[in-house]
Amino acid sequence: ADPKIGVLVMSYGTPESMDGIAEYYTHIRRGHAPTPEQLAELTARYEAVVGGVFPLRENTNRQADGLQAALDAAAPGRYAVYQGLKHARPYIEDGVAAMAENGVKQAVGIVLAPHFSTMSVGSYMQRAREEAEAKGIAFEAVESYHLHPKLIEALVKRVKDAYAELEAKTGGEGPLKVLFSAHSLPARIREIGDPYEEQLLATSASVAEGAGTPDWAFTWQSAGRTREPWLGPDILETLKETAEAGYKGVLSAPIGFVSEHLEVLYDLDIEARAEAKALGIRLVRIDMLGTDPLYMETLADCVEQASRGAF
Ligand code: FEC
Repeated sequence: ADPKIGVLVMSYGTPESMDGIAEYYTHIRRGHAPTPEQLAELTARYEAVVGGVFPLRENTNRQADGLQAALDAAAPGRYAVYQGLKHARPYIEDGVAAMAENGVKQAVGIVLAPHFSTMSVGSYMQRAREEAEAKGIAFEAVESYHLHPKLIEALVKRVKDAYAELEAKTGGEGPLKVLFSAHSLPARIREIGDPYEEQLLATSASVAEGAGTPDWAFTWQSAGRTREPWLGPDILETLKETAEAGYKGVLSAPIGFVSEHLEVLYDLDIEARAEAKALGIRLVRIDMLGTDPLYMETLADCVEQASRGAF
């Protein structure tokens, strides 16, 4: 048996190719196939950004490698990283099975998303835990790390740099606002005391304070196309209100995401940018965390703390 502690790094997942979009979308919809219109609409969004490559896959691979390197530096030989994706192969269950095949007996799970919601990180962890129990692996979850000092430091630097770029572009023409954002969820999460919203506001406040940008707001993005109400306001509405209030530029800071993928490259870089242009205001987006060493150290530190507490 491998005496190492398994680290299951989980991320949303993305299709492997254009042909895989239908299967992926069906998985997201819990086994219900999308209508031809829904599929065509999603395919068009991928076509607009990916050019045959689905960036989230490569980004997740690099982050998993970066975490292995950070763990090796902190505790040589103690951890082995495995990948598990929510909606694509290798699925979360495949990652746990790979650990079991290697004889792993203890594992820590961590998601490449800093904020906890029962509907996001909670559901990743439930699947991982069930599979680990079935395979006789002791499992410990890192639930969130939205205020880890190194994560905040990395985000502060990004906001400062991009804010300076926005100032240069607008040439002191008028007031600027920082718009922090994250993936919307069905509004019913509020009724179950979900910490998602509170954690997102805490990250936003802490980053704004560190960056010295007191004029900020939090807004939602990428709401699903279902009949039930989703958390709002959406960034497109917020942009309109911000322009109407006389702002000349906004800094988009999607703190709920950690790499470039469809929800950043399409929803912000194409859709929100076009809206800002139509409204006559500038929009600059912060760089995503990717494999920033501070982010890799955040993840490694959380894994270390969870495993030292549990095993
Ligand atoms: O680049 C890519 O290929 C994937 C980008 C991607 C990320 C992502 C992250 C989150 N989602 C979250 C919640 C929901 C809920 C639904 C939902 C639906 C979609 C669809 C696509 C999609 N999501 Fe996603 N999400 C990404 C992509 N997401 C595509 C399907 C079409 C659409 O509605 O736009 C609604 C499911 C349903 O119908 O019941 C809910 C949350 C995150 C951030 C946390 C995380 O990364 O896990 C929350 C990246």
